[in-house]
Amino acid sequence: MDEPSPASVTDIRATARWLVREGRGILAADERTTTLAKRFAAVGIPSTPESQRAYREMLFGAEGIGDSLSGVILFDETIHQSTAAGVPFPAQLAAQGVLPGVKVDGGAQPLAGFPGEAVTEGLDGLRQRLAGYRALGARFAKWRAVIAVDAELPTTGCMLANAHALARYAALCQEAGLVPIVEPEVLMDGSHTLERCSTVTESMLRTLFTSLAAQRVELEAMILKPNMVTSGKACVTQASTASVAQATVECLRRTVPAAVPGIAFLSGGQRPIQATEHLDAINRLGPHPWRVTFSFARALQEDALSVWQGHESNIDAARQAFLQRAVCNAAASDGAYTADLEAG
Ligand code: 5MM
Repeated sequence: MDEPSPASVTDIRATARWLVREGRGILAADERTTTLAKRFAAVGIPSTPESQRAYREMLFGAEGIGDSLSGVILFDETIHQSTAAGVPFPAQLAAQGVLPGVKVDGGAQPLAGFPGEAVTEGLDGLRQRLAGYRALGARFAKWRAVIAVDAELPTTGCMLANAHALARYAALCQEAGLVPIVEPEVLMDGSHTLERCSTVTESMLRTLFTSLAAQRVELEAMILKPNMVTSGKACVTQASTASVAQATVECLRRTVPAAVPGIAFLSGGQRPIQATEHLDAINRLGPHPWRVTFSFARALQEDALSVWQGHESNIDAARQAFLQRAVCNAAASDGAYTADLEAG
């Protein structure tokens, strides 16, 4: 049976299911100007408004992305931009069979009274901004909360503040006809163990789903974008792929209601192939009550960015590198990734 086209999927429940359907995941390309400038600097690419636009055109113009991606999360500036030929990015993506979405949070700011912790801002005026994005063609949105981990952190106050903001954002999205991607990111930064990450992630997700219920968010019309349960980047003992998969599945089964149609992981600083292997191992522990896929930024883009180098002559090779990661992750979203796929 033919798949429904994105344009024919209109209500938010169907859109959420469409975004996490079999063999597809989401590209997060919603880096703020400053974040993308840092990514460019790391590989020696000068950052200008035009180089950032051209980079996005390189990614979104890769032929066949719709075979592995269902959606792309854009930054505010990007959703207003066009290809060099004048096609607005949302229309270019739609023509590839990919739904455009947009990051609508205002970023993490220090949380008053809680040293070392942050709360994501941006609820003021959000109703009006969402209506504007819907008119530009966005079909879903994203808001990211950042949760730092050490021996004492996070505090209950920080988790409650972020969960409340995420739930208010999600309710506003649904009112505006947009599917909310709800991203409570427990950071990999630090020397914490897998067990500590599991405890914190479980606690954050419990707090989050209590807030989502309190704000009457329709679970059937949202997507959760969590971290995987991993060792901290500086932890001396790095957990195996099997342990990451086991701990992640255990944590999500304890906390995420079956009514949620899909879980789309962030990559959080994992190496690209490692993120793919983890996603695959998680899916091999299924069946799960939800679809489990990816919404990676760095783990999808890193290879393409270093091949591109800002040169037009590298566009084809960079697109190949990008498609390769998308195809491998799409396979992992079905628990069907094998190392042979890396050969292209
Ligand atoms: C693209 O990175 C997003 C954050 O960018 P800003 O710091 O500029 O807001 C981020 O929200 C991203 O969508 C997710 O964290 C997933 O990215 P990774 O790289 O962890 O897969």
